[in-house]
Amino acid sequence: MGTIEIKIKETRIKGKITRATELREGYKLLVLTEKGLVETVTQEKFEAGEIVELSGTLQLDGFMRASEEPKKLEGKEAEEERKKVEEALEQKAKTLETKPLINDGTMNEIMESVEKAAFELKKAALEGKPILMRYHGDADGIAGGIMLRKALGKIVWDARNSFWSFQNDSAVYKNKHALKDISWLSGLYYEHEQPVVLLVDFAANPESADALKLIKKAGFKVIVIDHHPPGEQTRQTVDVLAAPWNTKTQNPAQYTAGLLAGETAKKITEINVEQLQKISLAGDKSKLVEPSEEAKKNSTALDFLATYSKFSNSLEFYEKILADEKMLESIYQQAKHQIETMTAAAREHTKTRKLENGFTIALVKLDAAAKKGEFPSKGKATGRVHDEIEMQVKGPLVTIGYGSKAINMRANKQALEAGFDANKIIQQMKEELKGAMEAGGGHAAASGIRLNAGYGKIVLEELVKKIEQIKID
Ligand SMILES: [Mn+2]
Repeated sequence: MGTIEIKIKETRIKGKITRATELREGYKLLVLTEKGLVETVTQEKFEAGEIVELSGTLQLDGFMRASEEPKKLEGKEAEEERKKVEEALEQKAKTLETKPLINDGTMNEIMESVEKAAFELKKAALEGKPILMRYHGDADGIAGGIMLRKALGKIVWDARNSFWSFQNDSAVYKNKHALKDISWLSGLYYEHEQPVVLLVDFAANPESADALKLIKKAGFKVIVIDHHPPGEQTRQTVDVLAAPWNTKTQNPAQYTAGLLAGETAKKITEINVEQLQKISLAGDKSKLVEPSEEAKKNSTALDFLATYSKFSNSLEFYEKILADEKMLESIYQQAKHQIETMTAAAREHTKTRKLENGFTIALVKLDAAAKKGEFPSKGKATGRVHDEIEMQVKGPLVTIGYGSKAINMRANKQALEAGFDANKIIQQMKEELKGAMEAGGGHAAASGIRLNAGYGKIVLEELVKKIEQIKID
């Protein structure tokens, strides 16, 4: 019997360096070629972005055993090669044909921006660029985060060194967050090309504009997937905004961030995200789909966990809980118990009043019922009381949960139809009551204000006045 001789062929490949890692001895390069990423080890130092020709034997896992040092290409030759590699990348990053979960006219309009987000993310992932994601710390944001992490995880070179995610407990992308992201990336151990920051279920609002500018200046590509009303400066600053706001629908916010994140994930790779999309819709009380008991349970459990896992949060953890029926059930029961206790307390501190214009307002003294940092949040507590009162009241209703530090608002459909828009009122009051509010915003039907010390009464009175002034025809 003779031995089988395996001949490993020497090859030459050209490509663009997308990562350069310094090793104890030499360097590790990640090189984007027309066929995809190739990794190799060298003695000499090279820079990310340079065009090189590699020679050696290529293993199935994409590692090239170099037979000689890479040759750096320059001038016209380099430019031609760069073009070729980029064209091949764009072909590979083409998004998939998909059918949206909510297949209506509005979704069709939204899909253009979703498509763009998916393409940019897929491209960055295939190129081995660092992608840093922040997701809002509630059921919608978490579900969105899980879907995107899964989708990108399937196509990145090395998930651990390509993709990171953090929970954002604020609905605003603040300067401190941007600075953290910038400094965090500068601590990355490899040299790279343009990094991507991906913000899910927050950061479209006007208050995030400064931080967005900051991170953009630091060289990041900024992709936002959010259903909160966007500010003009935000729109102009970000590279991609996947959002429901350029459509003709009456109620864009119903198309939740998690719904859009799911469609983005489907465009990136073959993936089943229906359950998570439904959790997102249930979490943000979207009326697009009647929520199943399961979706409600899951979203309540995620909201509960998000409140308490600020410091140890990770998407892996949330995913594990969602997959663990027993654990999920006990968390849900605990959440339900706390909601019921809080609702009972809030009910005791609620005053309902009918205004001359036909609006009903319910004032909930929240400091007595809900605590900061506890579940449910003051916003959710207000929503809960609102839901109860809504069943007993006919016509437009606005529920206002107030305390010394915050005011939360919830409005029913009739209030919106009569012209109530919490967000618009907040923006007006920001102009008129300078210095009264630290921050404020959200949706037309669900919004919150953070007050500066001592301004609680003035803002509350002004708010009620603004509702009194709405004319119903
Ligand atoms: Mn949301």
